[in-house]
Parts: sequence; C-alpha cells; structure tokens
Amino acid sequence: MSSEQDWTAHLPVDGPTAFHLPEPGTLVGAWMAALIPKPDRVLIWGSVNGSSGQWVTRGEFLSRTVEIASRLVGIGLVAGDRVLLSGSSTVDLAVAHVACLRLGLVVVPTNGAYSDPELAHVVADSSPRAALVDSERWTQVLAELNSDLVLGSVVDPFPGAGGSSTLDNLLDGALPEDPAIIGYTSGTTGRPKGAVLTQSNLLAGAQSVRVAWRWTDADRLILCLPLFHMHGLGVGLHGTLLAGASTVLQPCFGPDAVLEAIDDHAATLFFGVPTMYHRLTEHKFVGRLNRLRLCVAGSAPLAADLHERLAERAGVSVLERYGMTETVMLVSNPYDGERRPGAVGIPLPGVELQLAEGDGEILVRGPSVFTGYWGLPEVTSKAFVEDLDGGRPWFRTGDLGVLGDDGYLSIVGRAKELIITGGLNVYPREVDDVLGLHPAVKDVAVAGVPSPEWGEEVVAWVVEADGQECPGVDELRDFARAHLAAYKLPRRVVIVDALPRNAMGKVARHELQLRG
Ligand code: MLC
Ligand code: AMP
Repeated sequence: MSSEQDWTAHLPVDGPTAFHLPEPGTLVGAWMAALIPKPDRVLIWGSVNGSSGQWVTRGEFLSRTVEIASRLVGIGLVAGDRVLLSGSSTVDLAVAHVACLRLGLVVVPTNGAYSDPELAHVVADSSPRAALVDSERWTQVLAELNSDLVLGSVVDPFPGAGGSSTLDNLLDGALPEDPAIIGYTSGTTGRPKGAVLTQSNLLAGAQSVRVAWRWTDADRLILCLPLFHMHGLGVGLHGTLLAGASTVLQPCFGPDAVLEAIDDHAATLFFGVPTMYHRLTEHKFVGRLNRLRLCVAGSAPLAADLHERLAERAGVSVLERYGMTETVMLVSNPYDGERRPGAVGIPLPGVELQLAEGDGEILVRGPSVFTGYWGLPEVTSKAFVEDLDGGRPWFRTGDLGVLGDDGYLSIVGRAKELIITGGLNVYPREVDDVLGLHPAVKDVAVAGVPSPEWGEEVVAWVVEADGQECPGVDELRDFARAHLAAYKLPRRVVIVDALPRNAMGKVARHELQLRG
C-alpha cells in the first residue's frame, strides 16, 4: 500500500497539497533547527528543580541541555554509552533526555514502577555506564546492582562535573544511523527486550505524525503520559520539540488537571490512552475537550462505544492511531477524512504495510522501524520476514489486522500473547511464573479480560495446591509485588479445578478469556 497517495488524498483541496519526510537526518539536528530561532518563545511548562510548575523558554531549555551535557562529559561519558533515565515527567527529565541525545548517548528510558528484579534485568541487559533517577531507593538499588554505575539525580545531575572546553564539537554530531534509545518492551517470549531506535528512526516517527496531524509551532500539548514509553516520549515530547511547539507536562494523569489545563494554558492538543479517555468521559466538564484542536488516542484499542461517548458528551471526534515501541507510529486515522470508530486508519507518511497471508499479521517497514533488539540477533532476525520481491524485510508486529477496501486498517486480534491494560503491556507468562511460586498455587495462568476502564484487566486462574487454600487477590498481589510492577498484578483471582490445555499441553488462554 502506498502511504503517500493515501495521505495526499486526505489533504484538503485548498490546503497544503504535499508532504515530505526529510532526508534521513538526526532527531537532534531537526530539533536544533526548530528550537534555536526565537529563543524567547515558551517551550515547556512543568516542574523545574522541584518547583510546582513554570514555563521554560526555548533558549533556557537549550542552555540547560548544554550545561547538563557538559556535566555528562565531565563524568567521562562518550557517544554510544548507555544512560538509564527514570523519573516522573518534569522539565528536568526532558532536559536530561535531550542532553543525552545531543551528546550521542543512548538513553534507556525506564519505568519507575518496575520491581527490583525488573530493574536488575534492564541494567544487566543494557549495561548502562550511568543512571539518572529521581528516587533515593532506586539510587541504592542501582548501586548494589552495579558498583561501576555512575549515579546521578534527574533534577541536578553531577553538580560540579561540567566545564569541558571542547563541548561544542561534541554536541549534535550523531549520525542518522546511531542508536539513540533502547526501549524495553514486554516481549512475546521471555523477558523484556530492548528495541534499539536510531536518531533517524525517531526523527521519522515524530515527523510522520507532525505532518499527518498538522502539528505546528502554534500548538500546545497537554502531556500527562509518562516519558518512558513511546507514546509520551517518542510522540509527545519528540514531536513537540520537532514542531517547535510547546507542551504542558503533568507528572501523572488526572481528569481535573487535564481539563483545567485546557483553559489555563490555552492548549490545543491532548494525547492519551483509552483508559484516560474513559475517565475523562465520566467528568462533568468533559465538554472542555472540545476546545482543543485535536485529541489523539492510542497504545491500546479505543472501543467504538467510547469513541461514540466522547462524540456525544464532548463533541469530540478522537483520532485513533496505532504504533509500537519498535516502530514509533505506524497508522493513523486522517486529520481531515473520516475518523472511523474501531479502525486505526491508514499508514502514516513513510510507512509501508501489508497483511501476512493466512492469519493477517500486520507487517510493516519504513524509516521509523527499529534496527533490532539489543544484543539479540537471533530474536531480531525472527522478528522480520523477507520481502518476496527482494526488497527490505518486513517487521512482524504480532498484531492481526483487516484492511477495508478504502485502505482503513482495523486491528482484530494479536498473534502474540499479550495483555494491554491501561496502555501498558503485560506478558502473561511472566505473571504466571511469579504467581506459580506461591506455595498454595499448583498451577496458574493469567489472561486479559475486557474491562471498560482498563481495556483489558489481568485475571488469574489458579489451581490450588493439595491441602492448601489460595489466598485472596490482595494477598496474592502483595506476594507478587516484589517481583513485578504493580500494573502487571492480577485484579481478580478465579479458583478452578484444572486449566484448559491444548493437545500440546499449552494453556488455552483464549478459553480462559471467554470464561471472563
Ligand atoms: C496503574 N495501575 C495499573 C495501571 N496503571 N493497573 C493496570 N493497568 C495500568 N495501566 C495500578 C497502580 O499501580 C495501582 O496499583 C492501581 O492501578 C491504581 O492506580 P491508579 O492511580 O488508578 O492508576 P493511575 O496512576 O491513574 O494510572 C492509570 C494510567 C496509567 C492509565 C494513567 O497506567 C498510564 O499512564 N498509562 C499509560 C501508559 C503508556 O504511556 N503507555 C504507552 C506505551 S507505548 P496498586 O496495587 O499499587 O494500588 C505504546 C506504543 C503506542 O504502547 O502505540 O503508543
Ligand atoms: P508497546 O510494545 O508498549 O509499544 O505496545 C505496542 C502494542 O500496542 C501494539 O503492538 C498493539 O498491540 C498495541 N496498540 C497500540 N496502539 C493501538 C491501537 N490504536 N489499537 C490497538 N492496539 C494498539
């Protein structure tokens, strides 16, 4: 499918008639082109050094990235080194992220909700040289995990370490093919894998949505998504900087704060996961969403009835799009054409898409698609399929799709075993393994069951050990909490005599899902 034709077809007749993706370049190069002019324009609102929230201009932001970059050089970091970054959404975190990328360091954005073993896995796998975190407990845990790790705080990293006189030569010199981010994603097998995205992957990913959603320097985004996932980071923050726009950072999601920010900050854009929209529809002032130019949903299916409720209660036609950690954004409903409930739209500029014969797995390729999993060449090669015409290989998304005659894609299932709850991925076997350690549990399997609020909810089906009584859901959650981030824990436990298994002995999770 040719993405260029489709996007051009949806452009207004009297509006811009063409789009272009830039020649392969670097994200940092494109950011500097957008942000160096007009240094007095405001860029980011959010917490600076513990403040409750303030505006920071382009000039202040860039100066601060230079300051932090000089400190990172001062502690001995060189291009290509990994830096683990974890913190709530603040200006300081954005500064640290951009400073790292400007130096050619590879950021490992890390979810602060991870349990200690999950954090240990990321550290062992990505072998960072430094870590910037905003939690004292994590600082201690990281020091115990790796005594060579240079540890700093997100808010004011390595004070006194700056002053490199050669910094100018070190900034913004990354090449398009240089790794920029390793994003950990719950794999289809085993433990989370690090998806390596280059400067040009990230540039293409942000550029495609900038073009498709008409993102300009007049826009202002309310950004309450965490800055350790592709949605908040690769779309929300990267897109804002690329468009030379502005953003209001909120450290967590709350309907009041989002709806108040619309007027308080004259915002024009909101991006959220379906759980956020579900909670917004319950709010008496949900109609304020209508004052925004554009509301975008993604990371999980936006139920058609939620789409319709938003239209009824807020008068908003939410634009749903589809993406992945490995690919940045892939498919989007059109800005001008029909935003179809239950469909994710048409391929974004630069993205090519086809469905695999047989099961209809969505296969993609394009400039935003990642280069591979960190340190896992065999897993990487299995994640791609050869092109029958000898062209570039296609990435297997693990999602199943159907294409309408008009080219709209609908996601109809998953080839991969995955639960998506509130926009966060949970790999069921990882949860099975932990719950199975409880002495009262003989056999266990978790699956995602539909939930109006969470999209899917993690439910555990447990076979009790002989002579033992399985504890209630709270006790089982507490037991698993030491091993797993809280969002992976089951919200319900169902006791059964046996788990349904197929002829190969594999748990039939679909059957469990049907039991609900
Ligand atoms: C929090 N909890 C969750 C949860 N988030 N449980 C299940 N699923 C989730 N997503 C747990 C908390 O740990 C807590 O457990 C309990 O639920 C109550 O928390 P809460 O206060 O109600 O949750 P809240 O903090 O409001 O978080 C909900 C949320 C958040 C929806 C705002 O999960 C969120 O920001 N989701 C977005 C994630 C995201 O950015 N995904 C993009 C991935 S990138 P306890 O036991 O501690 O009380 C991607 C690519 C793409 O997918 O296409 O975008
Ligand atoms: P992640 O690995 O966290 O990046 O999650 C990527 C997965 O989220 C995709 O493979 C899809 O399964 C899912 N996803 C993202 N956006 C959508 C959407 N709009 N509709 C359905 N699933 C989505």
